[in-house]
Amino acid sequence: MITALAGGVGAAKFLSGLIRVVPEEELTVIVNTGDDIELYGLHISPDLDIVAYTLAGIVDEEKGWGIRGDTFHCLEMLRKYGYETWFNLGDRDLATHIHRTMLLKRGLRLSQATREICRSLGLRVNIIPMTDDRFETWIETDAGLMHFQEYLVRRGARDRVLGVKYVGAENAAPAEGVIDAILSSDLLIICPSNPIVSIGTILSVRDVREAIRRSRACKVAISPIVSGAPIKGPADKLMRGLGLEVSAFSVAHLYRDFLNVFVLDQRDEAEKERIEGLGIKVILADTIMRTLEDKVRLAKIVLRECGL
Ligand code: FO1
Repeated sequence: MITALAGGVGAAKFLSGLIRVVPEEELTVIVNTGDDIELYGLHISPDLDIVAYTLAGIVDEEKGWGIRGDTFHCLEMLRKYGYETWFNLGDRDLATHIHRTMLLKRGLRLSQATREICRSLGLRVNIIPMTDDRFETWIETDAGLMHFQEYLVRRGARDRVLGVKYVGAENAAPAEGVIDAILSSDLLIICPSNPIVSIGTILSVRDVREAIRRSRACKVAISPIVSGAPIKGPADKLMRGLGLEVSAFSVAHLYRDFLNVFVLDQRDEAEKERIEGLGIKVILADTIMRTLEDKVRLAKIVLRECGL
């Protein structure tokens, strides 16, 4: 059994390589829901959708989110009606949010609704939200406190970050299957995702970090930082805002209490010794994933390192 902790685009790319080399049924993906937001009365789960769409082969690969070839007629009409339309929800994508919201209204938990959506998309991989409870990431900035999507999408990550709040974290329980997957896996992969708002959120859910520490799995993280900058997204701004050094070392340091292996990009070889100083084994690799071959190659490196 393999379990992966995942955010959005970077994680989904890596996982699309991994499912080429391991049977989908053997993989559980625990996904961040701190980015979830309610818009037009609909429950939007961006990271769950990015992972599901990518693994189902329907994602818009250029953007990394949304559905390939989607249209935006519904949003245009909503704009006519006077609604704000800063979050680009395509027509087909909206069907997912309508379906999810209807399932939730019928009384299903987010994890059950996710299972339904994945089944309909033909996925055999087990995708689980980190929690079924309300959990939102809010960013404290020089322009005020705002939801993560408002910070990232509406305002283009232009505000200075002063802090990050995990709203609901104190009461959020892991979704069914999360702890079991962690404890029964031979390999635990921390995908190349934002260490603060993607992996940090998952680790903040009650009992998750402790279960990872206790798990006898081989625990591997792939660096989301290459040459001092994230491949995508605002990790640098968030890390800097929290007073952290923006480096691969800094990410490894955040995981130092449980990590066995860190896959460091070969461009950052100079950081190898410092990370090894944390008691973590370092593997150098090209972590930039442009083609399917790149993704498969990286997945094989992780598997080989843990004897799988
Ligand atoms: N990201 C953007 O930068 N702009 C958007 O308008 C946008 C819309 C969107 C719609 C559905 C969805 O599932 C994801 C979407 N994303 C958009 C991506 C998302 O905001 C972030 O990439 C993730 O939350 C971070 O992992």
